[in-house]
Formats: sequence, structure tokens, C-alpha cells
Amino acid sequence: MTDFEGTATNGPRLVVISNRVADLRKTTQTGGLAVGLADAVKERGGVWFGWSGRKLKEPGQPKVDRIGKVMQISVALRPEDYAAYYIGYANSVLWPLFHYRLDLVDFRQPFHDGYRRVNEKFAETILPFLKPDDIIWVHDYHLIPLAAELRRRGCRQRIGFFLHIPFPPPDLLAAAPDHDWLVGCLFEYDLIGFQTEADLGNFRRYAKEQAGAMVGKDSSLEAAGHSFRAGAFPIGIDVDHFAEMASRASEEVAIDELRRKVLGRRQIIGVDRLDYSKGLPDRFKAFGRLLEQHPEIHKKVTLLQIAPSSRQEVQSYADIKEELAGLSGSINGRFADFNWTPIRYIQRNVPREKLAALFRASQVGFVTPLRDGMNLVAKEFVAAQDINDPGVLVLSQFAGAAEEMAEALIVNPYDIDDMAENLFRALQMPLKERQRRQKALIARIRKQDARAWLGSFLSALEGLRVTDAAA
Ligand code: ADQ
Repeated sequence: MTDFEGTATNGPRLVVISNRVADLRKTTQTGGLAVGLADAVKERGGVWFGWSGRKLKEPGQPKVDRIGKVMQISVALRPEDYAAYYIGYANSVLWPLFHYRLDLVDFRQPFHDGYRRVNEKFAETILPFLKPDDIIWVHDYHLIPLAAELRRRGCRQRIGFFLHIPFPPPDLLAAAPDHDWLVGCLFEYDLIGFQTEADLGNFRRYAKEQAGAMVGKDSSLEAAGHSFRAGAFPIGIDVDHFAEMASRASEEVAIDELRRKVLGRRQIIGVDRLDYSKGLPDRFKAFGRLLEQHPEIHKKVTLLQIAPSSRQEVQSYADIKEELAGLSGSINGRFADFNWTPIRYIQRNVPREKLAALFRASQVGFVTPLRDGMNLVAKEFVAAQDINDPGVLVLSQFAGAAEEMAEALIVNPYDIDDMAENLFRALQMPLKERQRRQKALIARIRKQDARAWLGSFLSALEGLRVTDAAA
């Protein structure tokens, strides 16, 4: 136990649980969950619990830190648990499965067992810190069984779950040998949040068709003896903060921009975690096709792709890294000149301030995931633009963000020609049209920003009476 209270500014105390606890002192988080949630939790206060990122043979006691208004509790994992739970079940089963990549799913029983073990351990560790009127908000695919484990230990608090990644159609999900157990675990939450209406629709279809769920009073769902709610809560960013960062001068970026202006050269930018779901090889190919079809723009455009490695222990991640190095090499080899490198490919994390300045200094944001829960980069690109001369967003129809961002140039990320044509269109787009699109997009992402996301999820969860939640 600890003396820290973890103060919340209003309402019941909020306990956030996610696989990793974000480093709240850092401004260069990579990964959408950390970015989206850190700002919100820092402001409201409460408790944040998760894995410390350390692997230890003897994990020992949880570590408790106080950072501003947040009490942060973290635990280490045993190496074998990390391998089975994180590398195995979470990232070799659930991640590919939920991103519609059955070809990459590597289901093994020890992965499933390790996943359950770590969720049990998480439940045991956080239990002594909980107070009866806390509200608990669990995040993402790593922790689907956590509510069930907490309930088994007598926890009656309201528990919500938010899935940051897509929820696949029932037929696809059924390919996982333990799909009924997995979705049954979701039913133990009081509120289940998805990024989009499409994901919510997939979940509701599964619940009704495969698990016999009934629609109860107030459109709640009832299945396997549980009553729960499900909704779409599209995640957003702190638009004003990002816009402000983008407009602050970065000397380094300004010099690079000036150099490009002198050369009459425009920049297309892509920023992603290096992940096969982000559609990077096809993105490079589309840029190659643009150069092939439009020799007149040679030396007039570059693609800046920032993509730091992630999950390197998973083979499919190592494969994509190699594929991209090959592709950028061959496109540059084919088109480059002594004073022009068509693709600049950077495999490092970039501080957020610099990223914001780079977005603002780019004429096209190229965001083409094959499947994505939301994709915050699309929103950050728009937030960073100058309304006097805004850039154009080229966005995949399979990013959750496409549901809200219809004024972007929407492309099919599997169709290289479609992407190449839309890049060309973006580069030619007249100022008036760019401004019209930018105005509509910025208004929408401002309405659905990080604060609105947090507020709408938490008020839906808080709105459930404790007796409903415990029923
Ligand atoms: P991610 O798959 O990590 O998140 P995304 O939503 O694009 O994807 O968020 C990435 C975040 O990391 C952005 O804020 C971006 O600026 C930052 N980032 C990426 N590369 C970086 C780099 N090189 N340096 C610094 N920062 C970098 C998951 C889901 C998404 C969902 C989010 C939030 O896969 O679909 O939108 O969670 O719910």
C-alpha cells in the first residue's frame, strides 16, 4: 500500500491501466496510446498502472512514483512472461488478427497461457491500490481479460475498456481458436469503447450472431449473464497544443525549408511506427510510380519518411524493415541525382516539437495504413498546417480517421496508381481548394479532440450507476 492518493480534479478517482505506463516527463512518446492518453491523464490526475518496460527474473514489488497529479504504479515482467504475453499473444496473435492479417497470426497455446498469466498478475498487483468508488479505465488489446480477473477477485467498481486498434469482422475473428473466450472477456466490462462506428458494428455483430447477445433497455447489450454498453469514441489530439508547437520556429527545419524553396522543391511527409499495418512498402512504391509517370516533377519533390523500429523481436517486423531499406534504395538508385535524393528515410524517433514543425513545412501528408484503429498522425498533420498556405492530407480509406476526415484525399492503400494520382493531385491543388479542405478538417478534429474523447468516454462510464455496473 502507499500513502499517495492520486488526486483527481473532479468526479471519482480515475485509475488508468495500460500495458505500458507512458513516461509523463517526456515529450517524445512514440505510439498513439501514450500520446493520446498522457496529455489527458496529466491534466485530470489519478492513478496510472502498467508494465515498467523492464524484464527481470525476479520482478519484485511494484514501483510507485508521483508525477504531478498522477500516481504512477509499474511492475516489471519475467522474461518468459514478456515473450509469451507481449511478443507472443499480444503482438503475434491479436495485433495481426485485429488488423485483418490472418496470414501473420501465429497462434500457440503457451502464448495464450502467458497472456492469461500476465493479466492475472496485473489484477493481483493493482487490487490493493483500488478504492471502492474508483472508476477503472483499461486500455487496449493487451489487457482484454483484465476485468474478468478483477471481478474474480471481488472488484465491483465500474470498469471501462477502450480498444485503440480495429475490431475485425466476426468471420475473421472466428479464426482465433479462443475467440469465444476472448470476446466473452470483453462482456465483463461495463463499457466497451471503439474508435469507429465500423469497429462498433463488427463487435455488435459478433456479440449478436456468435454470442447470442440481446439488446436490453437503453440500448445496452446482454450476453453470457452480463449487461454492458458499447460505443464509438474516436480518439483525438490536443489540437491547439500541437498547432502551437508547429508554429514555434525550429531553426533546423526553417533552414531546410528555405533550401527547398530556393530549389522550388516540395516535400511529402510520412511518419509512422515501423509496422506492417502502416502500408509503408506500397507507399514507397506509390511515390516511385509518381516519379515514373511524371518526369516533369523530378527534383521538384521529395518524400520524407520517418519510421522508427518497433517490436523487433517479431519476425514480421524485422522483415518489413528489410523490405523498406531495399525499396528506398532501389527507388533512390533509379531516380536520384547528385543534388536530389527522392526518398529520405529516417529510422529514429523525432522530438514532437520538431515533428510538428516538419508537418507544417510539408506540402503533403501521406498517411496510408492498410488498416489502422484511428491514426493520430493524420490529425497532427492537419493541426500543424498554416491556414494561409495549408498542405494536403492524402489518407487511406482504411484508417479509422477516414470516418471523420472526408475532406482529405481518400485513397485505397492497396492501389498504387490511385495513390500516385492523388499525390500528383495534392501537389497541384490550388490554394482556395486547400484552404476549403483545411478549414473543414481542422473544425472537425478540434470538435473531436483529446479532451472531448476523454470526456465522452468517462461521462458514459461514470453515468452508469454502480449498481448497474456491479450487476
Ligand atoms: P499507433 O499505431 O502507434 O497507435 P498513431 O495513431 O499514428 O499509431 O500514433 C502514433 C503517434 O506516435 C503519433 O502521435 C506520432 O506523432 C507519434 N510518432 C510516430 N512516429 C514517431 C517518431 N518517429 N518520432 C516521434 N513520434 C512519433 C495506436 C493505434 C492507432 C491509434 C492510436 C491511438 O494503432 O490506430 O490511433 O493507438 O488510439
